[in-house]
Amino acid sequence: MNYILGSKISIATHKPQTTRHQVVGIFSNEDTQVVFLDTPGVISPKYELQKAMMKTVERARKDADLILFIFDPLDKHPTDEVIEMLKSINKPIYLLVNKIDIYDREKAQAKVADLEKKLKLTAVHYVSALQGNGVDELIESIRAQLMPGPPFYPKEDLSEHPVRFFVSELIREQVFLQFQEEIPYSCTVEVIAYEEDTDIDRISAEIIVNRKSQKGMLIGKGGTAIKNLGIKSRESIEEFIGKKVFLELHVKVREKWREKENWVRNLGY
Ligand SMILES: Nc1nc2c(ncn2[C@@H]2O[C@H](COP(=O)(O)OP(=O)(O)OP(=O)(O)O)[C@@H](O)[C@H]2O)c(=O)[nH]1
Ligand SMILES: [Mg+2]
Repeated sequence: MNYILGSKISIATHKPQTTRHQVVGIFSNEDTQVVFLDTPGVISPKYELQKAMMKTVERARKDADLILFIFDPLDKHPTDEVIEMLKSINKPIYLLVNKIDIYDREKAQAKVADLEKKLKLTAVHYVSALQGNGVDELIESIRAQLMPGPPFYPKEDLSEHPVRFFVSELIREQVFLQFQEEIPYSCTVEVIAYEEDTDIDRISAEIIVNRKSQKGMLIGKGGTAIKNLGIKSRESIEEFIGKKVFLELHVKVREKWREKENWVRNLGY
């Protein structure tokens, strides 16, 4: 989706469960509009936050006209849950064999044949989300599947979320990149103030942790960890909005927020 739109609409890291929301990406050209819904990956939820993530998957799968199942041939075989979920969807399913820039297409073929046995696939595309191999053909093929109709969004729109959403996601991306073990999975980010000035945006955000002990880890010795997090987050926000940013980060403890339904909901999930 990011490659197609030429913009970092949805954050991506090497760690699983980076995506927690339904992230909307809109592709438009002269005669086509495709609305992409990026979702979390399918997992067995163990706590409220993960349950909310799976509700997002449920919603997207109902709203979509077409399912793009992104398969990483370097990863483990898709779980039974993923296969069962896909089997229960009565819509065209595309298998996108990703990372073809670093994985041999021939080598992927046995894995693809196995998935073809298990699933009724409308199409198989070999792509690279990073370098764009196969992406033009994919758009063409999606276009041929969709029902004609008026566009849902103005042509220049790339997404529909407010800037605050992208800002909190970009900070969360840095938490995923810079912290280890349970920290990324215990944090969420809330933008609490956003003031636009002529040449700078002043943003204040809270990083909410799940346990008291995590606060110290986020701040680090002498505040070095949070300082570094602030610098990297500011840089990526500046790149996204194309403007200078002043960013202030605070860490707040919300004991077991990710296990509590009302907190999970209040925090935007
Ligand atoms: N080499 C290569 N790396 C890729 C490609 N597509 C994604 N990646 C990398 O794979 C990792 C995972 O990408 P994500 O977009 O976060 O994957 P996801 O399936 O959305 O994962 P979650 O949001 O965590 O469920 C990131 O480090 C990406 O940079 C690709 O085509 N080629
Ligand atoms: Mg993702």
